[in-house]
Amino acid sequence: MTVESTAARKPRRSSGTKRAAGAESARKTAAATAQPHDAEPQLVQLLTPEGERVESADSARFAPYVADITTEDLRGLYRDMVLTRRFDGEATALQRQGELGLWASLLGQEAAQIGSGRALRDDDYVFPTYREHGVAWCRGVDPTNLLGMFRGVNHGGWDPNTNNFHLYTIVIGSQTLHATGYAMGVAKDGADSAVIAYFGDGASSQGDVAEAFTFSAVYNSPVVFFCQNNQWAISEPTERQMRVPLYQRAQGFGFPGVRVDGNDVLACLAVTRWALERARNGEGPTLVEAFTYRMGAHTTSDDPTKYRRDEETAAWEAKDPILRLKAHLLATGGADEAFFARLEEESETLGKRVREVVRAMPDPDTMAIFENVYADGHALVDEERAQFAAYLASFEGGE
Ligand SMILES: Cc1ncc(C[n+]2csc(CCOP(=O)(O)OP(=O)(O)O)c2C)c(N)n1
Repeated sequence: MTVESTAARKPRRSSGTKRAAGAESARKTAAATAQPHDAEPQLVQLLTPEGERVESADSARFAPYVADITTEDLRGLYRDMVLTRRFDGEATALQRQGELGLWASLLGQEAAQIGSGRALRDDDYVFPTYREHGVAWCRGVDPTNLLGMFRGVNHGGWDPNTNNFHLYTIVIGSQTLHATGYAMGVAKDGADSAVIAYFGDGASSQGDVAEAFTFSAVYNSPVVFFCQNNQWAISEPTERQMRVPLYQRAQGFGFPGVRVDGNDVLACLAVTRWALERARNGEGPTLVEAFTYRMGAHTTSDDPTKYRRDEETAAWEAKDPILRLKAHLLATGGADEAFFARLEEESETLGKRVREVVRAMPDPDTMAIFENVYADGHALVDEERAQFAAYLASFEGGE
């Protein structure tokens, strides 16, 4: 299916009423052709919201990528999602209690992140945004390390090269360029690892993302562009950002795009494995659009009730990624009540640890602001450091 507006096909001359009429007609065409959020023609799904295994025509070619998944693996994916949701919820609570300055919750996006995160190899490299707490978990970054920046006690919180997980990036879309450059380097090194860049539907409107798509296509770079289309860019809905389904954009750049049910952990795992394999085989970039929903606020500074309807959120609640895997595990005898009870206990322990560690985080050394500005030092930074030290010293002995 192509949702192609008349406005997109016919170049229009600028000026006056013609332009205004054109904009209006384009708006009407877009409104008329806009697809309902959950009724797209291509959607790779392996697990329905009711927890049933399915293989539609769109999904069948990806199923072999999870053919090796055991019941134990499924329990592992479930555990990952539950623990991620737990520490994410704890972080939201800590912000409400004044322990963090801000938090960007991943609520609702656990399957997209755990499915894609568990598809990665240790030597692959990840470029996240600021919401990839589930991917960080898969990379082995301790959850408490994610909270330092949000508490304002450090500028990052982990060494990117320890887990091949780059620092959180808040300049929207810029990390897709970093990932592309890194992937170009991987290809030059002749390595068979891959790179994955996470970004949102809103980021896809950024020029940086278009540039990343262009460069990676032309250089055939081993990169997977993993877009979590959570339907909202703060208060901006997707229909204000695009007129064709997001995954179809890849075609114009010369590489494949796939839309996957972002609330289906199994489908996300399968599609990401497929895309990573393409990258490793020298087949170049892939765009994966994980169709999901941001169940919470954009960040703790946002109030989504001002711009979106409760019915919409309720409809997505029924597609919850964790509940559908639980339903599947229960229906197939893959897990019993004792498993869920043990996991509940583990969640509590994690929540407690996160609270304790965050509250005990020491305030940073004031002079630390001058560290890590340049790899090898810089005369200007040295001068500023000295000036600031003298300024602080001027208070010594004062009241
Ligand atoms: C270059 C840039 N422009 C604007 C912002 C402000 N901003 C922060 S988050 C955001 C929306 C991002 O939406 P999306 O890419 O869909 O990701 P989501 O937050 O939904 O995960 C904007 C505009 C920014 N951080 N960087």
